Amino acid sequence: MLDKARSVGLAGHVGFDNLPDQLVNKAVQKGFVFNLLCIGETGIGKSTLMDTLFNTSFEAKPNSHKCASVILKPQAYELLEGNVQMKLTIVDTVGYGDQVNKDDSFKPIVDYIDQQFEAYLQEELKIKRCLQAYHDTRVHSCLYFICPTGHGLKAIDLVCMKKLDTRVNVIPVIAKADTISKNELLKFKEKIVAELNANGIKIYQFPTEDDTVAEINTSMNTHIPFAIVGSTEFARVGNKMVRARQYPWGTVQVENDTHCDFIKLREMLIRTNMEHMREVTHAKHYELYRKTRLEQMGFSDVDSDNKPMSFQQTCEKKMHMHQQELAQKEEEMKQQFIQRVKEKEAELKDAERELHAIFDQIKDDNAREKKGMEDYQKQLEDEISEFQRLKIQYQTAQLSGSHTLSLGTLKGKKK
Ligand SMILES: Nc1nc2c(ncn2[C@@H]2O[C@H](COP(=O)(O)OP(=O)(O)O)[C@@H](O)[C@H]2O)c(=O)[nH]1
Ligand SMILES: *[C@@H]1O[C@H](CO)[C@@H](O)[C@H](O)[C@H]1NC(C)=O
Ligand SMILES: *[C@@H]1O[C@H](CO)[C@@H](O)[C@H](O)[C@H]1NC(C)=O
Ligand SMILES: *[C@@H]1O[C@H](CO)[C@@H](O)[C@H](O)[C@H]1NC(C)=O
Ligand SMILES: [Mg+2]
Repeated sequence: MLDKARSVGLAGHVGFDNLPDQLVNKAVQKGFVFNLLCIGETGIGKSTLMDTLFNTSFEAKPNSHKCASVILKPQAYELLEGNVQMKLTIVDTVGYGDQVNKDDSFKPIVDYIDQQFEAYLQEELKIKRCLQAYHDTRVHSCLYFICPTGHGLKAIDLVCMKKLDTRVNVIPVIAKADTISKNELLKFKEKIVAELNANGIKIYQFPTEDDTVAEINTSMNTHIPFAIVGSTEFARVGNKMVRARQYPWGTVQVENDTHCDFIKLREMLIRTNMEHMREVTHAKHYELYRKTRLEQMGFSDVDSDNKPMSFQQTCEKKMHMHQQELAQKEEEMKQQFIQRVKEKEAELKDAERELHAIFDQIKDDNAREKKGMEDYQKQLEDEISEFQRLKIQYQTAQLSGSHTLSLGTLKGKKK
């Protein structure tokens, strides 16, 4: 057993206070990966919001809204800010909500997320794994775009978010928030939160464990779902060009907290909690997927008596079970074979018996026929000898000159 660690003072500068710098340098060199999934019906402003968030133009052509089913379209980008490199993947849900039957619109999305987990798991399970060079495609965050109807969530929203809340960090946002009035927006937000709670949907919460930041993050959590406005246009405000949407009655400034929650969303999504979401994806959502999959494959940390079980033991147990199964199968097949042979044998015996019966029948028939023939032959012979006798009698009578014919014996015989 290891003794409890003792804390000792250092007399001079050793240098491991450099460790954080080493970590930062390494991380910066490697670059960062972030995968963002946007769910929302066609034309709700997904592409526009992405352009707004990253203040760039991703130059995607608008997708068709005539798809037979929902298609997930990932698109990778390399971004550079200062000396920090980011591999950003934006996954678009093409055709979401466009079908007449929206019952399983969530399925392709769930499948996509699981596929990315599966790919990572397979890499992890390899003997020669290279997770360092592996391009992680697991979805770190999911923006769910809610229609600004003012009437709460639709069934498709509830079903989809419920399916996703154990797989990914869901952040619901109210799209096109400039189309909804200030008072309505407050009620709308309350209604959405109430509906999410009533359906037990766990959306992503900004971390509040740290006391120093707990207050800010808690207050941010109360602003969910963020009401956002996106725009690809700029307008002059004062002496600056800012992203805005211009209407005949005024201008909506995207980056103004009194107009919408866009700044809050950007702050929480990109500037403070990106790393946290990456962590949660790996430590919570991926872990759950991994656990479920490994259990499905028959692995377990404990045996049926709740005793710890090593990987090797599990393998041996599995192999043993497999062998038993094989042996049982073999035995079954043997029994089946014997049964079949017996059946065939009985069938053959029956056939033989039948043949014998037919043979006996034919033999009997033959014997009877033969007897009949013999009788007939005998009768004929009798008749011939009778005829001979008569002939001789007749000849004798002729020779002796007598004309009398004695037919008495013949008559007597016929009786
Ligand atoms: N009023 C309003 N319109 C928006 C907003 N964001 C995008 N739009 C408009 O909605 C239309 C569809 O946007 P787009 O980003 O292509 O939607 P996507 O199909 O979800 O990618 C475009 O005409 C945008 O100008 C918004 O916040 N408010
Ligand atoms: C966004 O980009 C435009 C130029 O395309 C620039 O004028 C503007 O200042 C940028 N906004 C921010 C917040 O950096
Ligand atoms: C929220 O929480 C994260 C993680 O604990 C922290 O880095 C951040 O500073 C907090 N505050 C805000 C305003 O996001
Ligand atoms: C935000 O909008 C309000 C109201 O329209 C305006 O008074 C304020 O100057 C704007 N803030 C900035 C930074 O533009
Ligand atoms: Mg689009």
